[in-house]
Amino acid sequence: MSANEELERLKAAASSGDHEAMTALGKRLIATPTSAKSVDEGQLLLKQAMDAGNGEAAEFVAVIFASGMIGEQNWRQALDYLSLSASLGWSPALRQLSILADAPFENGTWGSDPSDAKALRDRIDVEGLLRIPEKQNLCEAPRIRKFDDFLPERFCDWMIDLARPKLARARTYDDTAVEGKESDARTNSSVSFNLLDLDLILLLIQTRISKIAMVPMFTMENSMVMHYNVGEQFRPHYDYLDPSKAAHAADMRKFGQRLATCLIYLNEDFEGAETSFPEINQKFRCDRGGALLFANVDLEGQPDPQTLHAGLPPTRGEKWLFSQWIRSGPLPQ
Ligand SMILES: O=C(O)CCC(=O)C(=O)O
Repeated sequence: MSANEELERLKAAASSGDHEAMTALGKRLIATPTSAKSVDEGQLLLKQAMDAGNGEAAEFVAVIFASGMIGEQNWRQALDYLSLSASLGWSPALRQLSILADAPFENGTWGSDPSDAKALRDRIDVEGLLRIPEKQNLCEAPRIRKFDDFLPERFCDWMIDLARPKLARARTYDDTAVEGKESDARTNSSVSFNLLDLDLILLLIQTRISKIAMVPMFTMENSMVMHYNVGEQFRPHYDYLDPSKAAHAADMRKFGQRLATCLIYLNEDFEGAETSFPEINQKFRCDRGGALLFANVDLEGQPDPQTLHAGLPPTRGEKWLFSQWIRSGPLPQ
């Protein structure tokens, strides 16, 4: 079925009152608006589906509040809608609530009964989740910072579990095209999360990154998780866009420069696999949950060649990494 046929099928099912179709169409109209009215229509469909008891619709309303994609970011309201979603029996929302509340159940799984939703919501310490750890200055030129214990382990596991089934060979971006392609420069796997993949754990990670980088949420590119088996690597490269290259300049005109990169180490049971900076002859790694944040531009905002960096190959074990590129923005929300 073509994308257009699929959209028509969704519209027909939604107008006949199918709540799952209303939710799917509502999410799509908001994530990829086709007209000035799309977002309003999408919100209305989500509200109707939610009022009719659809938990997935309530989860996406939570995502809207937590991301600030429409209106102001509001974590308390986001959590209230997540709780509603869980109480309507939407299991991904219940699992997220349990993780956010740091409330493991006795059988070792996160979230087991919709009737727990309100109690879990009440246990969530919003200020605590938004509090960021002390920074360590690893280098001034380029500016590289480290944050130990940036993410609790349960968040790391959530991201690894989300990424694992979707991993595919990572791609590189050459001088002529912004479209990626496979290359020996990057032999690891990765997954990119778009607006429809967002959940409250991922948005909390982005929110925490926006706080340490001191930038608004709309500067976040799609988050990625990277995976390296023994021998796989991301060879030395720059994350900034080079304005002297036509394709990069066109991309910069739309979304701005890639100002900074944040890398969160999701595991630690491997050897090798540091993030290396050959121009300054240094390499760094973090313990599980630790973050590296580095600027890709100098203090004048110009591309900084000293930021050349690489993901070295693991010599034992596998490495999981959360990667967030930050633009001067704004990016589509
Ligand atoms: O795997 C690493 O340590 C480096 C990742 C990286 O270079 C990037 O995300 O730009």
